[in-house]
Amino acid sequence: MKNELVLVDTQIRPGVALLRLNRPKELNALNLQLMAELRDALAILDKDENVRAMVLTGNEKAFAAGADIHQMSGKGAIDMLLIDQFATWEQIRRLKKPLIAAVSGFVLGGGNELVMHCDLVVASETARFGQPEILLGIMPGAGGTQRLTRQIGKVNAMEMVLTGQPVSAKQALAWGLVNRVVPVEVYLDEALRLASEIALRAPLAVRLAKESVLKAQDSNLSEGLEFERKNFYMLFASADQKEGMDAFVNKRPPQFTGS
Ligand code: DAK
Repeated sequence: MKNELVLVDTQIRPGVALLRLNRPKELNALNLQLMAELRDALAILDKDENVRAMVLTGNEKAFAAGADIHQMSGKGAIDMLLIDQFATWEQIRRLKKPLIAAVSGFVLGGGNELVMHCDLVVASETARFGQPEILLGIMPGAGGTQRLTRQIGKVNAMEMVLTGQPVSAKQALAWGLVNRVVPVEVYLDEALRLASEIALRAPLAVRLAKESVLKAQDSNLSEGLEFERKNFYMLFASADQKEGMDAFVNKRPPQFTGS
């Protein structure tokens, strides 16, 4: 793929694709071109049957320091409405395959919101998470008041959103913003290891399980349980359900095919 601001590697591990945000001089600020490349690359990988899990990373200094302030500074409300960036973010939200964030350094504003679009998050000890929009005279616009509050609770979200001050990786772990914190030397390896582990699982089960967990974020319990039940029944129509259970009964490792 001929991307410039997002580099894609599909050979890194079997079944795993790595996407790297590539605007290092601008601390991976998320401009429109980068977001479009990211959306398009993810859409292709989501349909690629050789890819079973995806890892999204930046570099040691910055995962992403937020949306591009230079690009936004002259814009009016109608410009923002016509650009309709939400459509791009919504497509990322709707990915079917698991997306794992591997983050280090600055994870700010839209960078933190992008992380919340991912399914699992591995952070380096040096990562700093923040929603600094308030310091620019605006507020978060891609989930930084809604997803963040559901994820870390009202008072913690208020602190991040109203002060604009970043929190450490350790704090982010305690608040449930990330899955694990590891030394900076190994954060990407750890994310790739997790992706490889998930890539061995039955793809249809992974897909429906992801969809079901996400449903819990925006439905009430009875709606969510009903949704879960239908997905659960559906998996009994898959060859991989027969394979997984037969492998258990016959004490052998399963060979899942995604059918
Ligand atoms: N945008 C553009 N450029 C940025 C940037 C950003 N967010 N962050 C850093 N840079 C650029 C700097 O301008 C500088 O470029 P040069 O001046 O060298 O050309 C270069 O990256 C290095 O930055 P610094 O010199 O500032 O580096 P320091 O180590 O001194 O400071 C910093 C690092 C991260 C503390 C600082 O750069 C900083 O405060 N950056 C801004 C962080 C921020 O406020 N982020 C929130 C942006 S608002 C939406 C979706 C999402 C969003 C909005 C809408 N829709 C779906 C509609 C999200 C909004 C935001 O994220």
